[in-house]
Amino acid sequence: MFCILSIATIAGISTATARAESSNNQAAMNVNIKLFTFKPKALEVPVGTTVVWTNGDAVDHTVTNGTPDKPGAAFDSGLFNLGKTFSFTFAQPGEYNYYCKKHDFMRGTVKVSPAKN
Ligand SMILES: [Cu+2]
Repeated sequence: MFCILSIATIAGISTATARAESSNNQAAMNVNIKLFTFKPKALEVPVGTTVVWTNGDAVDHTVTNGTPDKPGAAFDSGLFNLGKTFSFTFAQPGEYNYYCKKHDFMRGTVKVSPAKN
C-alpha cells in the first residue's frame, strides 16, 4: 500500500512540473532533423515558445513555413548544414506547416496554442 501511494505522489509532482514548464513563455522546444525527417514531426507549444531545429544530417536542409505549393511568410531558415541550428519564436497562435525546400517530402507542423488567462 505504501508503495502505491508513493508512486501516485511522484506522478502527481511530475505532472505539476510539466504544467509549470509549458505555461512558461520563455520555454524552448527542440526538433531534430535526422534521416530526412523532422522529429517530432508534429509539435504543440504555447504561444511565445522558441523552437530550435538542429540539423543532424550531413546534408543541407531548410525549415520553411508553408507547403511546397503554398509557401508561407512566417519563417524560412535558408539552407543550414550538419550541427547547425535554426530557431524561431512563435509569437502568434495558429497552426504552422513547414517543409524543407530541398527535399519537399520533409514536412512538419507546429501548433501554437493561445496563452492561458
Ligand atoms: Cu532537406
